[in-house]
Amino acid sequence: MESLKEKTVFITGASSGIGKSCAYAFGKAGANLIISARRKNLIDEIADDIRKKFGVKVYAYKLDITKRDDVINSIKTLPVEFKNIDILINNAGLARGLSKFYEDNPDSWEEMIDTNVKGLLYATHAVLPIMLERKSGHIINIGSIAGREAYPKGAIYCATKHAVDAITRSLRMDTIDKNILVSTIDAGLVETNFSKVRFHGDEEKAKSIYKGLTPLTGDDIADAVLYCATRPSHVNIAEITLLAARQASATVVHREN
Ligand code: 8X3
Repeated sequence: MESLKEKTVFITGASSGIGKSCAYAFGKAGANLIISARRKNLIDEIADDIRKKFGVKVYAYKLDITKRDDVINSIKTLPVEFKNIDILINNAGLARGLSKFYEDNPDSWEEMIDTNVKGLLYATHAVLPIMLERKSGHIINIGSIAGREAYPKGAIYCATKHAVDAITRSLRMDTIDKNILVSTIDAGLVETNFSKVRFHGDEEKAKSIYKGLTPLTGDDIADAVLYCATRPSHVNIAEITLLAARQASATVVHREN
């Protein structure tokens, strides 16, 4: 296992869920962290706690990943001790709505495409020059089972995650001679705020998604991300797909009772 000590890891969308779990997992493993999210108070708390618990350096800042200029400027103006980003974890993303295409609200399309696709591209494009210059780096995208299969009422969310899959594959080819690895971690049912956000805060509807099974947790995904980031230098993890134990595919789920 490669050590993460003295490495700098940038995690987007780190205020909750998978991003927050990744921050703790990488902090515990000794990496210095850059964490960003729209909710500054939450990432400040997380940063303080990680510094105290693991004694690593953490730089937390407010960032809306959909604002291209903000993404670019924030990377250009990183404090000097955080400038050499070794690993980028493109985690910021969301689903909004679960409706038949013809009943769907186009506002939610914009939100998902802007965050899941364009936001990921902005962060990746802003960080890549640093990795190219240093001839070293690893980009880990948080994809989804929705990037491997389409399912009913999920046209746009599935499209954005298929885009993440395509971007991951192409970029891996583009950087193969630059000592920069590109991976995707594709999960199924993970219980975070994901479904609450998808259903505009409806707790009951959100809970029903995980009914009758034990879903994955953010920590399960962070564990896979950490595995991916710590392989010996001759190993290239292209993708990892994780499903809940009673989940066979995006749509085939065995629920008890
Ligand atoms: C989340 C997995 O199946 O809800 O990316 O789309 S799913």
